[in-house]
Amino acid sequence: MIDGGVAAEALAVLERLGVDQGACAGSTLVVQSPITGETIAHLAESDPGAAAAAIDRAHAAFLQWRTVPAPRRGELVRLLGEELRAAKDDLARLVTIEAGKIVSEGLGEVQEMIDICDYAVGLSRQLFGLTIATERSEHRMMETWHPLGVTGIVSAFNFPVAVWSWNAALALVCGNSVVWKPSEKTPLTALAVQSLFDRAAAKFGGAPEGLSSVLIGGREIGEVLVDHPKVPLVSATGSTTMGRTVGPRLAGRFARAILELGGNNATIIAPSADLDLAIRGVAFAAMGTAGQRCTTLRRLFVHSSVRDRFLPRLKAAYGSVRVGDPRETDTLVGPLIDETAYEGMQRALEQARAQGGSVTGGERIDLAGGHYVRPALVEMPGQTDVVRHETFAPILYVMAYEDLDEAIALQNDVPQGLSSAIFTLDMREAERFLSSAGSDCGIANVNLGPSGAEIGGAFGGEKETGGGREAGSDSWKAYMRRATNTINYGRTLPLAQGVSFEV
Ligand code: UN1
Repeated sequence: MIDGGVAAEALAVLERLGVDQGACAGSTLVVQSPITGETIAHLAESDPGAAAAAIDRAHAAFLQWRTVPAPRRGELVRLLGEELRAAKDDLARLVTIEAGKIVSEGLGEVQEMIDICDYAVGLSRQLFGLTIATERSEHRMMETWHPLGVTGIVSAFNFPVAVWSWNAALALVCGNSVVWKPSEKTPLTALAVQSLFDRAAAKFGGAPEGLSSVLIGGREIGEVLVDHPKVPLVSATGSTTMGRTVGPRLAGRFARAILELGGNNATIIAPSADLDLAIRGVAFAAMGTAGQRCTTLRRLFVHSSVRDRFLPRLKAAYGSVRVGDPRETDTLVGPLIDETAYEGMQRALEQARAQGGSVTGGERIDLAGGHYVRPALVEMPGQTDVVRHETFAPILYVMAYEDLDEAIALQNDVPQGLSSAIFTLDMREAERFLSSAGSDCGIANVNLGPSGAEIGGAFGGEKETGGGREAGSDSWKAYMRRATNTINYGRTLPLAQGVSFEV
């Protein structure tokens, strides 16, 4: 039995986080907690006119912000990181209430925000270009990275705040303004983050009005962001279906897209795998976040020589994991986000059975109004249609393999290309997996699962995952425009390629 009172707690947390209670007394958008299904707020949605006005304000803010020295822009992000540290417990709690994440994952999500802020502060003293050898004497050639403009951010319910921060922290130090359309399922955490941003901006002093704003609403508000001529970049996280609409619309007006779409991530358990590590790695990656990460492990290829030692242990782990109220510290699997997610899971399990699968788990656990399920382990005779499709729920399809090249080919034979992993102690196998003939994903790991990436690396994937990269490495370049500059400090005008043009 789960206690009610989620709405009351949400309101108390929102108040501590400085969210204007008036904003939570709107009308049309009903926000429910997946913990109990209780309604926790009714919000007013932005209309398209208001959304366009916010974008115009963000553009005006950008024109000022781009002239502020980058390390000074970093100071604002440093202050945001401080606010996030101070509010970590409250914001994490709100993530738990609104997205249903377990306590440790809610805290981890806010930690990921703090980490990217730290990263962006350091980056604000870099943002470096190259000096390049020129073929002309008394010339110098270099590249300069300049702020780009308003950065639109569209985020999903499953990482309701961290995805904003990967984009916003980089965009802000790069000299851009940001306009955020969070998922309609998780608008409260977005309002809370905006409130923390406003606190940081007040301490900073002199940040232009409209530098960061939130648009509450559904698809039509997202479309304003995607179609507005003053938004040169939209970073969108969500389904491949969403990406298929957003990508071409942005391309149609030559705006940039960072797309982070579906994943159908696999792991290979090789004959030499350390099975203790593999069990833990697979359990977290497949069942963590109730299977609702884009990096969630969905396909497992187990070498036939270890299958009998590995599978019974994995089944035991599946049977013992505690599913329930995500606020309780011994819960490892919280609720699915909503009824649609539950139905999608049940449909996929039916299809798996029809395609020869043998299902363990997957049944509903009846708890006060939430959609709780036991994670499902499905032994499949092969990689059938349902396995090649991403179902955003805790379903792990298990298949046997004999030969590593065959397993790599199967792992790559899906439309998505986000994350992947192999458990092996054989160095040749590990290197083969990481090589150009190995995993075709944006993320490939050895001896750890495919989920739970750190912010220091570039995050994103290939094929239907959309090709975008966020967070670390050189992802910041997508938020800036590059200028190549050639300077002639001589008294003659030699032309490139030896061209002669005497007038
Ligand atoms: C997502 O699910 O959209 O690597 C992002 C991970 C997290 C981010 C997931 N750091 O699983």
